Amino acid sequence: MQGKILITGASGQLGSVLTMELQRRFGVANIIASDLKQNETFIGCFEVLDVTNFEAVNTIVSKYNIIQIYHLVAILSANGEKHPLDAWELNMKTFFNVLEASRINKVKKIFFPSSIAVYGDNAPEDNTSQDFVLSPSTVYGISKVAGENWANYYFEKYGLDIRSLRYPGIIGHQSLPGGGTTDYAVDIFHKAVNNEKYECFLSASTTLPMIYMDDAIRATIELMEAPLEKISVKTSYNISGMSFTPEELHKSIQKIHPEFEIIYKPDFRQNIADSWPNSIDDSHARNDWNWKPKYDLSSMTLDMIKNLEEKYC
Ligand code: AKB
Repeated sequence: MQGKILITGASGQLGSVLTMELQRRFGVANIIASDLKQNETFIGCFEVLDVTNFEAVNTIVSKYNIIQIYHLVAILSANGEKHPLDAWELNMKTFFNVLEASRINKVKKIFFPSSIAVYGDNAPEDNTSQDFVLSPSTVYGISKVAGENWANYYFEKYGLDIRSLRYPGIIGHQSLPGGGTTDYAVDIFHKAVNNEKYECFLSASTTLPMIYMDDAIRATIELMEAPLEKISVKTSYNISGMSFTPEELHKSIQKIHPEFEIIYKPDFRQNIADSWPNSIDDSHARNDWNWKPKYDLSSMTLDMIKNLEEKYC
């Protein structure tokens, strides 16, 4: 490789798994993982990096001759609603620092994660179109809409190649989510394989778009590897995997663990979930760079339980 790849937020739910996949593809020495803290099990090159500090970001980008950045640092929807101004400050400042360090050091490609949280109450619930007007209900969603527009601005103004996906809730056995509204769909599996009851913070009938980790990682890398001329969406692509309610997920888990129990105690996250679509239309991603998910509710459930049982036993 001509230079190295930097991941910010590399100790997080997506970052930790994406880092391993990038190490596998491009070699451990070519991947610089960064975060405020290193995971205990991490193997490879790691930098403690506070992405709110521009000088620190700029130094790492220039020191390692970084040619690609996956910028995964963010405060998610639920935590963002507890501290709205901090969430805005962190989500925007870190992205600006990455954009500016990339412009100055001529980074070739940047990945910026957006979210289904860009949509709000006014959007159609089913198969919400890529271009429907964005009226987010959370600070997290507002920061993602702003980020998408800044990505487009840096592309138009400076020619920076920034690519982005609007992730649904991500479900994986490798890592734990933190501070999101879709986190229940991971937490529930840990309770099920440990024979514990799960108390769900969303109501039984709340449908949300979700994606399995393997599909999310594959989508991210396929988007980053697509030829530039195939990228018609310069803000962020909708991608979808599957949609289900907590009740449907419970039934799917009960096919393997029939005794598994759930109780419903919706909290403030219910309002956030109610403002998001049930499903989103990802035809632009399918047409432009051949996106297609592999996992549905039952194959995801089987794989999650198999892997978590191996981990806990
Ligand atoms: C969250 O729940 O905040 C995230 C997301 C859907 O972006 N998982």
